[in-house]
Amino acid sequence: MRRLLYRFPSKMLLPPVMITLTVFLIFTCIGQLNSEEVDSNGYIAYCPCMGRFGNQADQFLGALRFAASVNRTLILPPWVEYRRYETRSVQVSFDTYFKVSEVAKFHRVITMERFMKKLAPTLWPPGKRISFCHSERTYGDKENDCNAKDGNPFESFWDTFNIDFDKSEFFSPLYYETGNAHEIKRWQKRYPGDEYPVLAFTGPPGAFPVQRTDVPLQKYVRWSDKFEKMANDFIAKNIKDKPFIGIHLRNGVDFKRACEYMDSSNNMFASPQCTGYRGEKGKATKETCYPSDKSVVKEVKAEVKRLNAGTVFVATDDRDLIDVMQKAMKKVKFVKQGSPASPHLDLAILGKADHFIGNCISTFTAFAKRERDTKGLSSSFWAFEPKQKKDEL
Ligand SMILES: Nc1nc2c(ncn2[C@@H]2O[C@H](COP(=O)(O)OP(=O)(O)O)[C@@H](O)[C@H]2O)c(=O)[nH]1
Ligand SMILES: [Mg+2]
Repeated sequence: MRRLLYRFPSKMLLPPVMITLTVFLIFTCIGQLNSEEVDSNGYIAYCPCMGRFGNQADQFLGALRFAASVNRTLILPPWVEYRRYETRSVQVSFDTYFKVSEVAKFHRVITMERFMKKLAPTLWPPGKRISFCHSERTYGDKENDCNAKDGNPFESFWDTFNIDFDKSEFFSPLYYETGNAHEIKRWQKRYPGDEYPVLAFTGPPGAFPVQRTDVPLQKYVRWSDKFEKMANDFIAKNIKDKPFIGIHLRNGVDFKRACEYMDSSNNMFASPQCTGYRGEKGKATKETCYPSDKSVVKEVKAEVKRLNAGTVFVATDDRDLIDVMQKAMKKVKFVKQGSPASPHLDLAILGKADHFIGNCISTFTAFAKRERDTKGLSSSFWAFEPKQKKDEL
């Protein structure tokens, strides 16, 4: 058999000049990959210090809008997670779950890891680190201070990057009113980029719940390749009978308690996602917040019938209700992740279902609902009857 053996003829050997040039080019490219251009308009950093993932995601959209409005690069903070039996929060890089390149399609961003490694040593070195808060945070022991590192997750968040603050700055009476051009001008005038390269906020510079105008920014939040693949693999392996419905049961004890307050106020947490921001789409009730097992079964049954669904994917923080649902729908397959279920994988799968039923009050549901909206997929909420629009009557 003929062996394939390639050899460069000697006359094709690269002359020394070309070799030098190639080496030079390689080094220049590597150098450029490693260097980071400085944004002279400055940066925004913040601790996603309020609530768990759903809350953080709501406020992320507001922070992204705020950074774009004041024309500063947003430093993408890691997600703050709480693990059972651990007293300090755990920080998970932004890009573990989401693609930085997609967020960058809307506005200039940099991950906090990269910023701290590449830019902080010269642009924001120790000794020049100011924490920004609206007014004095009385939680800690220093007076007239943001006390940015007092309590959990405040301390562990900044500690992740060995950040200590040298000074506090109260930005009152300014506020994160991105819809107000005058207010934005005031931010820029009071804190110019050359004097204040980094505005490091003790909490998110974004509203909770997410403002109506910021909801569409969800389209820049796209799952990382890893989570996209995990969701597709899960579906390929476990959800063979389609179409499939995804449901979110937020029935843990914390929600049960929170829902007790629904009587007095019909507006709670993420409720504008079903009621509308002015209550124009309908009313949320205690039952919307904590639906009975009976109404869950009834609604799943109705949607299964309507879509002729073969599978129901269940995401829950507590009771999955699979036993009762299975009894009522013998031919349908009910699936869920093994324990412990990754919240992010649950969300990535819910984002792909043919229909989704979620909890209107939950910001965890809200994440899936917003993502589905960007893809034109349908969603509904437990025990919530949307008001018919006038023009539909
Ligand atoms: N795996 C998983 N975790 C959930 C689910 N629902 C809630 N959780 C957990 O409970 C947390 C609820 O807090 P948050 O995300 O702020 O949403 P909210 O409290 O429902 O508005 C989530 O971040 C998850 O850690 C679920 O369906 N699946
Ligand atoms: Mg919560």
